[in-house]
Amino acid sequence: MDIHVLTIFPDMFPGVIDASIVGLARTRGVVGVHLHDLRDHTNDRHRSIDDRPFGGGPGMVFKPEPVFRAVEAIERSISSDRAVRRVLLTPQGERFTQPAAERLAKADALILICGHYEGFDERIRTGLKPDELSIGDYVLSGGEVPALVVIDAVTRLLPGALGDERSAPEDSFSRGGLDFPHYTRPVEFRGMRVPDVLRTGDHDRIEAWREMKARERTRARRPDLLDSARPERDRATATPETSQTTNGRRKP
Ligand code: 9D3
Repeated sequence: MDIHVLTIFPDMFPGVIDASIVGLARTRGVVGVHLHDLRDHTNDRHRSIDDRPFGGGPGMVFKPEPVFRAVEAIERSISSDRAVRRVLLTPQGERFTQPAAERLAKADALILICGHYEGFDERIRTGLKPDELSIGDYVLSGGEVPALVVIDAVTRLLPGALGDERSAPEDSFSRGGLDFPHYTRPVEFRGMRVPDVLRTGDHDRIEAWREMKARERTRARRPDLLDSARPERDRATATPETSQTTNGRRKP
């Protein structure tokens, strides 16, 4: 897969994309991450990417021309037989969940368009018809960190990205619940002991214990993930929680 990122802050990406699974996947040729500076697609002397909003008001709006020119240039560089998805990172987008990552991972190429603390001219939406994604309900200063989240979540799903091909499907959000508790040596640390069951070597008992602990933890912290009546594709999409739980974290 090739992931193209359109941004006014390309310097925010190295470091994250060089490290860990994404870094290794790039080294192995599983994914290519290509950074495009939006300012390189401007025409004016000042390399303007934004302008004042029609109708007045504070803030600035991302101009359509540089974004269209950049997306068209990127798409000319991609062979026409490849499945390309345009993705706009915006607080108004659909929530980016594990099923959304799985859908994006099927594409041959992604174009991630990052905005900033200002809006996009609406014609970027209506003209380019991108998927619109938000990573959650908190205010960030731009779409760059969300783009890194998408790059990370999608890359680790690509064949060959993980050393161990077993790992991705067994992850908590793919299984539909939270992880069980993990322990390593020492057996006792500051008075806290590793549960005896984990040292019995009885793999059936260990598996049963882990399932119980995972379910307990999911029930306490994320009961929304336990509703097995919901379709698989919706399972990572939380609905507001109303029921009281055992640990008192949630209000009724
Ligand atoms: C003026 C404040 N906001 C009005 C409700 C608009 C606004 C625009 C752009 C707020 C933040 C941003 C910058 N954020 C993103 O571009 C962004 C984002 C986010 O802030 N939270 C979660 N996901 C995303 S994806 C892109």
